[in-house]
Amino acid sequence: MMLVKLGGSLITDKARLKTFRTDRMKVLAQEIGMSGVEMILVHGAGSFGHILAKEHKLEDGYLNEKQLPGVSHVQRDVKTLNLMVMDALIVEGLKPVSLPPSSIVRFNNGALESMDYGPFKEYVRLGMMPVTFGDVVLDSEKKFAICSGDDLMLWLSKEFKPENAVFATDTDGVYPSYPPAEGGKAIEQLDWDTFKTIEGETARADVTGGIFRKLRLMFDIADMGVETWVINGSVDGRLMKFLMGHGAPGTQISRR
Ligand code: IP8
Repeated sequence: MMLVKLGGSLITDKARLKTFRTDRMKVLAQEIGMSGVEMILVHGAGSFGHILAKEHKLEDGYLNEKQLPGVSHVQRDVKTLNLMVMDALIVEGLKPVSLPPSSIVRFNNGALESMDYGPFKEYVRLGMMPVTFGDVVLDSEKKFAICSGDDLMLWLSKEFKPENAVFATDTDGVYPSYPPAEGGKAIEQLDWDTFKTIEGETARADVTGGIFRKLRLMFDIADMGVETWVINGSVDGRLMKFLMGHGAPGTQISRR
């Protein structure tokens, strides 16, 4: 079994509110279909989540009731994105089932505390493909929280111990600095010492912490013995090659 995350910047234009990359998603769905691999799919929220979530300060949890329409909007918008992902997968003959975190995940003080794995297991047993995504969820302490697709990747890795956790993004992998230098090359093997040398800004228009938090979560996944990769899903054929075990350029994350 493989665990695959389609990043928000791959399937949406992160700078333009609710802009879905229909053509890219079609290619990705075709590649997933052609690979024939059993998987759980996660996708990011991109411009269907981050822009409005930031505007309403949803990453801070409950501050006042003026944020509540923001919770409704963002939950609605990430579901809209999810429906478009589902459509693309169904058109290619796949059998996806949507599992929204708002119904099956709980946070406590900003950290994922519990996840109902039952539906994932039953649908996988049925031969279907669970699809879940970055969402706004309940938080026991802060009332609500942003659950990123990366948090879901970690928790699904814990339970399902996939062979690979693959993060498909719109770049060739992880870079030595952020934003990547002009003509800069992605790192092939990212270990913990190299991670500590990565330079870059942390403040981006991203309510789930940007590249450094993402990378820490990836190391946590790799620590469980799951081969963890960042690959470029915007280059035709890369995801399929990777899924079929033919190897593709990208960054492998491993603490040592
Ligand atoms: O794009 C973020 O999920 P991510 C979820 O996987 C929201 O970080 C609602 C912004």
